[in-house]
Amino acid sequence: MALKVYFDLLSQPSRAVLIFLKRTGIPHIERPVALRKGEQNSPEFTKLNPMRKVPVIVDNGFVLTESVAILKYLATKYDVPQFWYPQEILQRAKVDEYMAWQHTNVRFHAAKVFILEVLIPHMTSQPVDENKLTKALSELNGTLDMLESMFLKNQPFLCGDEITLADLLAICELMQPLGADRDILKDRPKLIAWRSRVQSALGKTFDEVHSFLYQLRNKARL
Ligand SMILES: N[C@@H](CCC(=O)N[C@@H](CS)C(=O)NCC(=O)O)C(=O)O
Repeated sequence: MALKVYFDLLSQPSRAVLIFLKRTGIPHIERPVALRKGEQNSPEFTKLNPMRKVPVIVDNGFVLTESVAILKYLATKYDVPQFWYPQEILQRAKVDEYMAWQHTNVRFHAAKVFILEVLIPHMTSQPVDENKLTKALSELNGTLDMLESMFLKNQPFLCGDEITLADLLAICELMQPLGADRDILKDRPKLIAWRSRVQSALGKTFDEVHSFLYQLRNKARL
């Protein structure tokens, strides 16, 4: 039975998993879960993931949550190009290092900007809290400095010469503030060049999976 993936296109880790499945050609059945409609709280979904979060995969009855665990599982189980999650121990350790770091850094800070600028105003019909946003942007800036100096350095991709799971997770998180038409990389030429390389490596799948976010951005421009 083909692997099932539960996702929402507005969820950054969901997009990373979906792009990986599509880009590597792993056969899968898509099961969208509309978070804005609360579908993550349905009894069927809660049975799969009591944490009520996407993404989730079900592979031949095996249920797995957490994007990092899912991506590592897929890259290890399926016959996909080695560069995604290198077997060489030092290279793999660097990818693991990024994936451990990102939860409380890139993901946390970029998501906060999106929450303040898009989600909260949408849910409460209140204007953006500018003080909180300024603080969140400054914290995100510190994280982007780290991303450049600790990971990217002068390499083409975050962990070396080729794209890995780290780049995939990172780009999906860094795209999120675009929902308010905010390009958080706009003053950072090195990260802009990196983003272009990652987008080219991901091909048209990248734009397909980000289509909903682009719709939000276009609305924000009106
Ligand atoms: N650590 C988890 C995070 C998953 C997560 O936070 N998912 C969010 C969307 S990005 C979600 O499903 N939220 C629904 C909710 O909290 O009700 C992962 O990497 O998969």
